[in-house]
Amino acid sequence: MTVNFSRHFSDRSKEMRASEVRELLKLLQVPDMISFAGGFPNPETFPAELIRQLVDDVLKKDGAQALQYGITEGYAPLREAVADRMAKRGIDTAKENVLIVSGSQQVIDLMGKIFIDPRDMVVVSAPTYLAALTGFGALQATFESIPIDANNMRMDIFEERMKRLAKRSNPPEIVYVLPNFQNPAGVTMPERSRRRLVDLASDYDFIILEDDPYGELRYVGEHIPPIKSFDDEGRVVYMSTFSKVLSPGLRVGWVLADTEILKKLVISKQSTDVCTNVLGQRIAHEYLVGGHIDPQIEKIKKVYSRKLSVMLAGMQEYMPEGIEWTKPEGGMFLWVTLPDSMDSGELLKRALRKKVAFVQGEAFFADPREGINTMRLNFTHPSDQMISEGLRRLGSVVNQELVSRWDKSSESEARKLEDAVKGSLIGKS
Ligand code: PMP
Ligand code: G9A
Repeated sequence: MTVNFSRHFSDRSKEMRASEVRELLKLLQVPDMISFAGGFPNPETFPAELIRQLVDDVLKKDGAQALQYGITEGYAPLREAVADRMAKRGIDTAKENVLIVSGSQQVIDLMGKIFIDPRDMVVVSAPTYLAALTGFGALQATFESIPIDANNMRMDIFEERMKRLAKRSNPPEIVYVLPNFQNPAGVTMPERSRRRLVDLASDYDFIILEDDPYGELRYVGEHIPPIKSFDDEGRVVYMSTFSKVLSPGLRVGWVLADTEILKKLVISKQSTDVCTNVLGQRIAHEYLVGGHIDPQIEKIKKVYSRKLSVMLAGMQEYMPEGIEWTKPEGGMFLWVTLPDSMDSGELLKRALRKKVAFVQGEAFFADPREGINTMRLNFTHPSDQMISEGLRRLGSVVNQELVSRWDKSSESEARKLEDAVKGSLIGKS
């Protein structure tokens, strides 16, 4: 008998949406594919030998504990080291307000579980991090999207929208923002907007979820204090990760939250995964307290800022006129805007035939009708040479599309002209 599983699946699971990025990762396995798709760190930056030594030290010193279950809140010395690191970034937090998580992605799930009832509202920028849409979406959140510009979320539109939404019976619960080198667009929120957001959170009574995986990867300009640093009511929940400054395979991240929120997050995590990978936490701890993180970040920034320059030079060289792109000051992504009626989904099909991949921009919008003419390009994973070659291929695909559109539109112009000439001849006869 074939089982009708769909009869058994929960309503929630029916609303779950697969991540385009995760699907596109499979393309990395295709030989010769140049992928600007996944948000992957470059493996050249992984300190494998250092990690080997750290594992060795941890196992020699304290193997019994390192291989045991840990407490859900996280390895206490790591919580303390994270609190110290955060102080250097401008956030004053007690170690009791740090929860270690299995990658910062888990925070989206835990926050959703403790704050979101079906149909509750999450405010996001448009575009925003794809897996926040799928994560909150899986918990049946509804979304309100605020457009971005070069300064990240448009604060004028946000304020206007909050005024309107405050009158509803269920105003927004969470405003989810990525202030630094936002995934996907690479744009950064200025300090005045960060301060304003905190004031508005108090005025309109919402929680801010500040997602900051890329904050330490700034290649130009000055560090801007996190939103959390302006928060004195405990409304800002801050999340970050070792994924981009050590290794994503380690699956260790953290969240800073007010005591009452943190307690709920812990309870929610208990039934999710018991505790974060203990050996991973011990490695992350040694990495922080052993003074390895700063030189490692310097190394990563050197590689990525060079890649960003190669990327920007390649865009300049290969992209035809009429194509626009962001100029990130850090992070891993560049956002490309094609002419209005160009469909990046169609473009992707052609690009894949030329063995080059990117993520269609529409994946990053809560409303899938938006962003049809946009695409996200990751510049940290491909080699420098692959970046240039990939952009050459992508540029030629975009060019072909422009030429065929031009041909079509000049054909229709010619037809219109022909019709007009015929019309006037008929008129004359
Ligand atoms: N937030 C954003 C914006 C991200 O780009 C990522 C990873 N790409 C994450 C969260 C999750 O990272 P991790 O779970 O590896 O910490
Ligand atoms: O591979 C992942 O899921 C992490 C990267 C996310 C992204 O590409 O935005």
